[in-house]
Amino acid sequence: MDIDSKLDKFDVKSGDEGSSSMQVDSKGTAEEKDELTDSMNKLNVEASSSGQAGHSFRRKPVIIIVVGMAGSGKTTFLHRLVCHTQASRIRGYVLNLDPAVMTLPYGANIDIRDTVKYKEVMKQFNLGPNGGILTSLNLFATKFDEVIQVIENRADQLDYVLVDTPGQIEIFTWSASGAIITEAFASTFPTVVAYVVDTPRSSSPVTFMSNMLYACSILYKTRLPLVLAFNKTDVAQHQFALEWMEDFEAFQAAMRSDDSYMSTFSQSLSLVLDEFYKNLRSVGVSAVSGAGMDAFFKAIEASAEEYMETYKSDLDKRRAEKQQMEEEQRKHNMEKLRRDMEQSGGQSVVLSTDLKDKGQNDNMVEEDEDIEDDDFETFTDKEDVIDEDEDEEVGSFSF
Ligand SMILES: Nc1nc2c(ncn2[C@@H]2O[C@H](COP(=O)(O)OP(=O)(O)O)[C@@H](O)[C@H]2O)c(=O)[nH]1
Ligand SMILES: [Mg+2]
Repeated sequence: MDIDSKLDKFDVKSGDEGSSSMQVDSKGTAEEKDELTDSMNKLNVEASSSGQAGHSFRRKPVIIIVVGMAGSGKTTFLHRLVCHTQASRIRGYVLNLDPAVMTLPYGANIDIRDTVKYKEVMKQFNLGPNGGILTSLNLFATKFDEVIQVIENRADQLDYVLVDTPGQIEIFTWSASGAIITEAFASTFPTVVAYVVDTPRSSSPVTFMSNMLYACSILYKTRLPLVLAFNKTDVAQHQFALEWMEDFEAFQAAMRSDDSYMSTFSQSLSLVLDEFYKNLRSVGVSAVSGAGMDAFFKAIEASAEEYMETYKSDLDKRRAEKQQMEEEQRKHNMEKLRRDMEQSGGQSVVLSTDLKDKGQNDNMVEEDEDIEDDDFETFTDKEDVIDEDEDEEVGSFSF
């Protein structure tokens, strides 16, 4: 998936003023036919090269994307990870994707705040704080290719890339830009998601279950290995969580004792989760005291191995399927075009093979004009347009 090239494509198209048609002389001599075939072949070559991602896969560094509920301690945890890497001579690189954070406890190598000013975005697009953060992330995602390039250039000198995400989890996990960023990483480096859990806040079985359901949705959405980091173990130990995850009966018993909430529904959900727990690693950590760091990095290493064994081949398969689909679509379009030209007997023929894209592009231009003075709804509409387009481009290995 290549956002830049997609944006470039938009530019090129809008510059064309919609006149992607070519006049074919009505005589239709053999020579002209050859010329036509030549130009069509060229079209084919160009189309096939534009869809490539442009980055080759590397085994190092391992990308750790830190996600978790607001206040679970992502930023503090990241700071601790940075301290740990520096103390253990592990070579790390730090990326901050939270545009709204006031001060960072660690020094970020790449900081979204250097590129996008979230308060300016709020003003300019007339958005609230969440809309501002989301839009800033969207804007940053359009140039994420360059971030990948920077990391690729340093790949030989790095062991890990630590990625901090916006406070509100859904801004990253449920947005198109979050998906784009995750996928850009996962298609270039081994990538692991670290899900930070606020352990003291998850001591009630119901809160624990809803937190785990969220983690579960992230696992299936990103299709990446997931490490659960039970944070704040300096306040509350995470043994209860391990017990609930290992022993279904123990969790059921805890549920029963919590008489505020008990139903067959929650029982069924916990059965689903039982299956989910088998697919992940969990460690207890404390971002404040520094406990559990070695265990965390061990879990990350094991997950990176798992990525190479399972996830990478799955990704390759999905990518191959996508390429094949694109190839078939292209052949189909070219065939259709050839037929149209024969039928038209040399009349004016439209040489555009991706009319659908063009239609979407027109939509985007129209809606772009509305953004400045319209409300957030309008932006959401535009998001949807981008989303559909994304699905078209990366659907087969997207979420
Ligand atoms: N006691 C304790 N507090 C923590 C720990 N990690 C984070 N916190 C606190 O949790 C709050 C939220 O942390 P922050 O890193 O900003 O959360 P984020 O929104 O997930 O990035 C802050 O007050 C931190 O001091 C920890 O391991 N132990
Ligand atoms: Mg934070």
